Amino acid sequence: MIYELPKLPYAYDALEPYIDAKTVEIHYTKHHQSYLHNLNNIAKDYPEVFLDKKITQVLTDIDNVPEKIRQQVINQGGGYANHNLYWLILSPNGGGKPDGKLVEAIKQRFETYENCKRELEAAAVSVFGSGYGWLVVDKNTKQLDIITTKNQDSPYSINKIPLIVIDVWEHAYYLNYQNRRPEYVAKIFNVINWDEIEANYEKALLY
Ligand code: MN3
Repeated sequence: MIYELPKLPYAYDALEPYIDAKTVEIHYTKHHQSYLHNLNNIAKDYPEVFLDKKITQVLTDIDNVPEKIRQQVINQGGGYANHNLYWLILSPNGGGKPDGKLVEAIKQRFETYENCKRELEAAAVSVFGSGYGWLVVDKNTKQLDIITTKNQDSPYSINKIPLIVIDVWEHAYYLNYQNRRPEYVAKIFNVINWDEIEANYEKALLY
């Protein structure tokens, strides 16, 4: 097994009432786990592609992945990597506002944190079907940006380093919010882990 399921850094019910325990449990033990399982199944036959490489590196170099498995790696590797980040940028001690260098970057790009939040929410809500809303850093310009991706496509594959991911696949919210995606997207900010996101930002600047 090349890749492993990162330990969930809190209990299933820790994000209540914003994300309910059953949703976290199924999302982590079934959805995330199955992307990992499928990825490892692909990876075992292609050690030259995967061995000693982080999945984010494989996704960054996606054009070098053999065409025969490329779409599967985008789907399963993306699913694995996107969820690895999702759990880390949430925390029962989250919420509030960003701090430090990240605030300066947000002000430069969006003028205010409120604008940034509003744009990120709108982007996540606007995804048609399954996908994600993201706050990213462009690898070359180091500029912040808000983007959406479809299915399990990864920002790493388009030269962006993700800071915040909002999973808007229905499995992320349907048990508690049913069709009310905008409500889920608004509430998730109560458990956003700004310490982790700031750390992601500082790392992204060093890429
Ligand atoms: Mn998901």
